[in-house]
Amino acid sequence: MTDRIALSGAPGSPYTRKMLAYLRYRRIPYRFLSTPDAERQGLPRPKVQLLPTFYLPGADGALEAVTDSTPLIRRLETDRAGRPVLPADPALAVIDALLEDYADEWLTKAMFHYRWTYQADIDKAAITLPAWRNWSIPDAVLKGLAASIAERQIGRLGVVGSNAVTGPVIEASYRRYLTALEAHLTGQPFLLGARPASADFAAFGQLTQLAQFDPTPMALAQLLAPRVCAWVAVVEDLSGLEPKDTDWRSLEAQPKTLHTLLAEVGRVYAPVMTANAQALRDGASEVVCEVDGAPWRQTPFPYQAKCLGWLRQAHADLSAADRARVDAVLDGTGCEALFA
Ligand SMILES: N[C@@H](CCC(=O)N[C@@H](CS)C(=O)NCC(=O)O)C(=O)O
Repeated sequence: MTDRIALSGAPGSPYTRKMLAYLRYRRIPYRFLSTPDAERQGLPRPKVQLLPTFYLPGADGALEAVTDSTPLIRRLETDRAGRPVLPADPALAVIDALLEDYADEWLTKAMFHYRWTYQADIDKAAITLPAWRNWSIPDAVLKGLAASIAERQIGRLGVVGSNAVTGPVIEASYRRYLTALEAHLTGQPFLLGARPASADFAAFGQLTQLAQFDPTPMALAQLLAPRVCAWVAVVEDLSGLEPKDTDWRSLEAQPKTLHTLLAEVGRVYAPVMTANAQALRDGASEVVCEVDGAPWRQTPFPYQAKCLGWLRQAHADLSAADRARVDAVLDGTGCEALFA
C-alpha cells in the first residue's frame, strides 16, 4: 500500500476526476479515499481544504497534504517517468497549459452555474453530494444535509461570477465550447493530437460533471456534442493506450478547429483573467469588465491571478523563436491580451 499514492476527493469534484484519470493514464498506482476516510485514517489535513488532496512525502519523508491539480501534475511528471502528458515542444506545452487553465478556471464556472441555478440540477446534486460521503444514513438526515449543501453552494454562486447578468454569457460560452470541441474531436482524438495532454484531463474533469451528471448541461452536451459525450466516458480510463512520440501533432500542423477553441478561450477567459489580475493589482473590491458584450462583475480571485502569472511566466520563458510560434497560433484569437 505504501508505494501507492494516496489521495482523497469525491466523484462530484471535477479536479478529483481530472487527477484520477491522469493517474490511470500514467499508470501510477494509487489508493483513493473519501474525505471522511482520509480523516479516519489520520492522514494530514491541508491548510486549505480542497478536493482532491494528495498525500505525498515532504522534505522530512513524512506524508504531507498537497492540493492543486496543475502543479501536482508538473510534480508527478518530474517524479515518475513515462507516458508524459506535457508536450516536449515548449511552444506546444504553453498552448496545453492555456487550454488546461481555461478548463480549470473558466469551464468550471459553467459547471458550478448550472449545478446550483436550475431546480432539477440543484435537487440532484444536493441529495447526491452528501450521499457520496456517506449513504448509510436515514432519509431525514440525508435530506437535512441536502438542504444545507444546496443553501451553502447557491450562496457561493457569486464567487464564480454567476448571476442574472452573467448567467446567459456563461451558458452561451458553454454551448460554443461544446460545438468547438465536437468539431475538433472530429479530426483527432485529443486536444493536441493522438495522445492526451494535461489539458485533456482538465477538460475531462469538468465534463464528467457537465456532460455526465448535471441534467441541464448534460442534455445540451448530448444534443450539441455526441462525440464529446463519448470522449468523456473513454478518457476516464486511458490506461491501455500506447502513445508514441509522433502522436503529438506539431503546433504548425494543428487543425483549424484548434483556432476556434482558442478563440473561445480568448473571448471569455482572457478578459476575465486579465481584469481579475488588474483588480487585484489596483486593490479594487470588485472585478468589473465586459465579456461578450455583457457586463461581468465578480469578487476578485487571488488564485486566478496566480494562474495567469504561471502562464505569463511560461510564455516569457520561451525562446524568441518559440514565443513567435505561440504568438502566431494565438493571433486573432483574443488570447494575445493575456500576454500583452
Ligand atoms: N485549483 C484546484 C481547485 C480545487 C477545487 O477548487 N476543488 C473544489 C471542489 S471541485 C473544492 O474543494 N472546493 C472547496 C469546497 O467545496 O469547500 C485544483 O486544481 O485542484
